[in-house]
Amino acid sequence: MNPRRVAGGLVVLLGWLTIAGPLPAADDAQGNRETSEQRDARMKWWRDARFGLFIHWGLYSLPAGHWKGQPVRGIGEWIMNSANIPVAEYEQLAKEFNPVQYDPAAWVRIAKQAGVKYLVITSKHHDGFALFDSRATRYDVVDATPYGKCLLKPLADECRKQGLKFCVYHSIMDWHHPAQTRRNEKSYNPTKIVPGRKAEYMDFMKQQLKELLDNCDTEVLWFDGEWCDWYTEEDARDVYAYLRKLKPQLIINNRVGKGRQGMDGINKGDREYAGDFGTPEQQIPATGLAGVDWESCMTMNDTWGYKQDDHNWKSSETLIRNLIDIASKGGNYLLNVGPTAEGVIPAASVERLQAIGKWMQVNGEAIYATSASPFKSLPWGRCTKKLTDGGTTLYLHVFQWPRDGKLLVPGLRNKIAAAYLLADASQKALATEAAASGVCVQLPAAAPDPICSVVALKVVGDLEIEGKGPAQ
Ligand code: FHN
Repeated sequence: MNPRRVAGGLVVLLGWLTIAGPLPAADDAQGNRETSEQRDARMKWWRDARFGLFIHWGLYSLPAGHWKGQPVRGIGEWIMNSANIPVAEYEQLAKEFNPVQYDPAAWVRIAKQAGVKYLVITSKHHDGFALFDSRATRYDVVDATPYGKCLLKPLADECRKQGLKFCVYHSIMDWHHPAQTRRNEKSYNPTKIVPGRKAEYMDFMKQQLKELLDNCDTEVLWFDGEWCDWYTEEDARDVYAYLRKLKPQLIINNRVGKGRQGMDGINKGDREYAGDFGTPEQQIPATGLAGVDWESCMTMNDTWGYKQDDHNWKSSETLIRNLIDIASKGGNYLLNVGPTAEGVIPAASVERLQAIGKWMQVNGEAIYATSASPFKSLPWGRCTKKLTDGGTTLYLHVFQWPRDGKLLVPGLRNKIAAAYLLADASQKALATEAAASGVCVQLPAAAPDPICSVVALKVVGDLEIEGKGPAQ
């Protein structure tokens, strides 16, 4: 037995008792356990990125929340289940799917201008339809639609051309594949496996996953639909190890495994589960989660897949403050768009992405490659932190501008090397004063940005904070 594995096994045992989040990866191709340094190197671009764009696109974008002339309740990409559409009927949508307005270069430009660093697009959602050219099935965009071309490869190429990371979402649950059957006459979810056909489906899924690695060189595999009871943690560890052997630098979310505690997305702490990061959904953890990588995925309105009647858009202020709140807790923000069947990102989504981009142009350094706030909470906003060779910079994200201009950083004991507004290109020094309860920064009368203005506070030496609670 490889001694490393024995040691690794001991670490795993101890790990089971202490860590609640996703744990380091399984062994590499040579059977060696990934070291924490190797994991940090693998996760670095993802941790530094902080901001990704989720794209839910597929046949469900055609009905767009309506079926047989009637609006259907629920999220758009679930319409096959919500309207209880028979497989043979739903398949007919493929004959109409022809996204002639699809412009991958424009999509990547919109994302890049928003400050997004990676895209995660649905390669196959629960409905089983593949947006890429798969040799494992003819139920894909190349063989079954008038469009007849792969949708993912051009997007992957554009991402690399424009400097973004290309990643894919892939559903384990498959309402179309014959090896999985519907739950009952009213619902596909969660599917049951046809006795004796599980190996067939797992081989099918691995074939499609390998195609996504080989043809699109995806950097993250974002699994979903893992909640079926026929799919086990043992299956998850097999899939995880299979993928990491194919692409050692691949990053895989925790929905490859069975550890996720529902929508809060963080793994149970009872044992080690496969996956590299937690996946809170439509929510932001109350505090940072020390030692845990996580990414909150959220919609801009109420649906992931396009719905023609969903106009319940969050404001740009809410989206920008979500990004800041998540970064201040050490997480990533995966913000969703649902393109139309024609291949157009809805104008309301583009408008919000442009507003985020405008804010990021001025303040992006306070988000990218930052780590969680050292403060438990701040009455006026949030804080992110950046450790560089030159020392520590605290970025004070001010939501509520103090009427008297005095911004108190509670408990901070360091001397201040510099203080200035990121919105001030001249970096004009702001006066600071050591007060009994912390450091007070004198701000100008008016906030440069109504949504959030950022003060860069460079501190001397290692951080010293009195009464320091857990990271925010
Ligand atoms: O069922 C899916 C849903 O359609 C959507 O893809 C979200 C996004 O993460 N995930 C599942 C619901 O938890």
